Amino acid sequence: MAKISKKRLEKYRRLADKGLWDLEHEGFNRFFSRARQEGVELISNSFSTQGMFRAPHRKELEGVDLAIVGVPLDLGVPNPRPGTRLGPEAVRYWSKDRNMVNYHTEVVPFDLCSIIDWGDVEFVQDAFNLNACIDQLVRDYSVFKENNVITLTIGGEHTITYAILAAFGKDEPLSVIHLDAHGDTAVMFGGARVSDASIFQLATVEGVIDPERTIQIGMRGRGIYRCEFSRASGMRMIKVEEFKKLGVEAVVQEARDIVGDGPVYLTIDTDVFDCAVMPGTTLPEPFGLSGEEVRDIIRGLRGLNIVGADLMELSPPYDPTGMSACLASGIALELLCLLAESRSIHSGIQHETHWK
Ligand SMILES: [Mn+2]
Repeated sequence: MAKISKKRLEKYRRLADKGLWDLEHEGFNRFFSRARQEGVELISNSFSTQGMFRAPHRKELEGVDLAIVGVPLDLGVPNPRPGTRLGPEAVRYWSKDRNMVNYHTEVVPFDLCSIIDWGDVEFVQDAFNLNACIDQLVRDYSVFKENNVITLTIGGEHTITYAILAAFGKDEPLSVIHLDAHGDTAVMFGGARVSDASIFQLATVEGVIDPERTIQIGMRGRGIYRCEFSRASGMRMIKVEEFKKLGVEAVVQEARDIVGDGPVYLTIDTDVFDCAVMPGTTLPEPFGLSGEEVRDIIRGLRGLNIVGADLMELSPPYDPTGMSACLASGIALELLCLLAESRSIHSGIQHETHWK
């Protein structure tokens, strides 16, 4: 067997001499050298840069375009499986090992927008009462809206989305893209008006979303029987079987046609994923979507006017391997890129994120 030629070895050694962050990709290179200059820790996982995806952690909203917000809440989960209050920290943990750029779409969110990790919501008044917590969230998200800040929210249970819609859809009803095993349009669930099973019914009757500009994707299981309100109010429901038949591209096209040019809210319940890839969710459902399918739906929504997105119902205690939160962090990065790009396109302004 011939030896590797000296010429080839020299070439490999030259390649190996390059700095770790000397990347071929010009945009990525520019971003990572700026991030290094601003003190972002890019390798270590024992950080001084504390935020999700290493975003700067700040509470002040001045000059901010996009805030990542954690909502550690599980009071509105009707079945006896609490745990979603641990979701935000689990996604933060795994986000440190995701990249800060999207290798496939080549979006660099931190170059498009001023992004912060706002941290977690602290419930400070009547904190063990779900309705009081929801009222506080409406007030908190109204502050984001007043400051023209769009949000990526990591839950927490799905009831949180109702509060966000109430705040963001107050002046103009929102279109909604909803990925979930369940329609969440129940009426009076467990004797309660407000729970994570009733959010899109509540948002509809309060006029903050337009059901005719709403699409629900991934529906299946026993939740189907509680979706009568979805059908009757004009929401487009795509059951998992129909999704698999149509494919991602056709479903994405239909979603784009339904939501139109207006402001769109994108909400993902982690039980839209198959239970095999997402055991760490409040109510796992078999026969769901794969990680790639959900990722490709998100990528298919580029260019829409997305004013907020969330990932809800991640419940880390039910997955001792941590892989549910790992997958959730990958999805959260796709959401961050989608939101940053949408903000930059629709505001016509490009702001950089700064750590210093
Ligand atoms: Mn849900």
